[in-house]
Amino acid sequence: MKILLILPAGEKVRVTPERPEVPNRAMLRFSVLSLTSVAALTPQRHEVRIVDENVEPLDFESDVDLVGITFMTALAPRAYEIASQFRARGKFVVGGGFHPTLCPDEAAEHLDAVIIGDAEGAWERLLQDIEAGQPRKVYEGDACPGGTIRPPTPRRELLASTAQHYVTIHAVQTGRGCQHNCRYCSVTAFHRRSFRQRPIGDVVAELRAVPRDFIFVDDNIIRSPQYARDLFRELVPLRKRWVTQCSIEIADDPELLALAHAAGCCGLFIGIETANPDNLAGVGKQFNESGRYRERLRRIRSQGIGVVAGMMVGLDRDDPGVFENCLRFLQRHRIDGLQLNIVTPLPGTPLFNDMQRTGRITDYQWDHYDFRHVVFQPGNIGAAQLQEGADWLYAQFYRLDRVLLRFLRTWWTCGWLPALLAIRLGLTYRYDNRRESIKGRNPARK
Ligand code: B12
Repeated sequence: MKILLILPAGEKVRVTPERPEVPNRAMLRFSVLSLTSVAALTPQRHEVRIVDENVEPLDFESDVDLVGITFMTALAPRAYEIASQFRARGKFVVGGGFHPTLCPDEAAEHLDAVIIGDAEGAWERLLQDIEAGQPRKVYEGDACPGGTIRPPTPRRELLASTAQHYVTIHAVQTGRGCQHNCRYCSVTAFHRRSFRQRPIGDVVAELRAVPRDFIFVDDNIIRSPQYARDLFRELVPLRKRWVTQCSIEIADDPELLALAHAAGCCGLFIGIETANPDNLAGVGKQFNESGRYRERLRRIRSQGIGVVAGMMVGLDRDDPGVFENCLRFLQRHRIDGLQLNIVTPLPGTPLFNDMQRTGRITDYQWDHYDFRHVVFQPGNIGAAQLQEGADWLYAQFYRLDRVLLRFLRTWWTCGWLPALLAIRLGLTYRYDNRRESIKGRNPARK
């Protein structure tokens, strides 16, 4: 069969035949690991192609037999549009990833088949059933006895022709899932509160074949501190440089932190979320211990590891002062980069269920679930104020003078590599904000 695997893109960043230029935001493009992984599971007799709409236009007249689409919630409307176009042309369309897994009934209305959870096992069974002329509607990935996964090496060579548009196509996973149970997080919901690890030998063998710079797209690389310690020790002689995401608890283990640095870690994305302890308790993230942020962040940065903070605004204790407080917090704690998220109740999470039960969800248009739109009634602040304030905070943090000053500060206090990453990320976010004319207003100022 001829198989086309698709990563859809949102309207503002999509490359189309009418708009063929690729937006200059490579720093925010990496991975596509979902599809290179599915491609790797596909028996060799099939021909596989990958199209990422972020970097190339999709041709609905493509000569294909089977279309596979990966999508998170924010991309569901586009995924369904793509599915309907291909189905109208008689193609069989299957979907997988976070949204189909967490909303399988909805997905099944738009697709010929839905993969729930991991592709491993499910994808191979679907292909066999299609060849036998008897595909089912829903497939579930294999259970993982013993919490170990052994996925085949992703087929990254399928991205060769567009690789220049990504900061890296070398996304590597050491495992899937997270040990925590934060109420807003769909990783916990997707993996049903479990986590799985790859054998360290498999990871190291894969890493030998990737270039010096790459990214670990784990949900929390220290989900098992012992595993992380063993992995980092193995990485030291490979002399790699990488970034990843993990919980702030890495700061509490000096040996683990030093090993991460020695293994080549130069940047961490950390979900700090909020400085307010009541907000942390409200989302089940007390382990962040807001009273210890200063000391923990200082420890991480003094190892030469830059910190990109994930911050949330719109939590129930947030008032109109949250935006300037957050900006001050980020400056005082010398945060090197920011991913700002407006609280978003993702389907399948406890947060979504709570908000739905109490009638707080005001918008079910999934393309607004991109963490940049207000889709619920906030507790202590107006919805319009939340939108304006979030836009203001993003625009302020990525103001050109701040980006440049941060670059110097990061270089001085953390090292040249984190500084280089910080300025590239800063200029990319700034470009994105300007492209979308994001300015906002601080609702605490009259
Ligand atoms: C890298 C990444 C990104 C990258 C690239 C995304 C990409 N598609 O490649 C970038 C930076 C662009 C990104 C952006 C965003 N992301 Co993101 N991202 C991730 C991250 C960390 C890793 C993705 C990855 O490579 N996973 C590894 C692969 C192997 O796992 P997988 O996707 O689950 O795929 C397996 C199965 O699901 C299945 N499968 C998946 N797709 C398909 C398709 C078919 C046909 C089949 C058969 C099987 C199949 O097979 C795979 C192998 O078993 C995930 C977290 C995660 N754990 O996945 C978040 C995650 C997907 N992102 C998320 C979000 C919310 C966003 C943003 C909206 C907002 C934000 N603040 O981050 C933006 C906006 C994106 C947009 N509008 O386009 C959420 C999605 C939640 C949801 N329910 O929708 C996640 C889960 C993070 C989280 N903590 O909640 N992201």
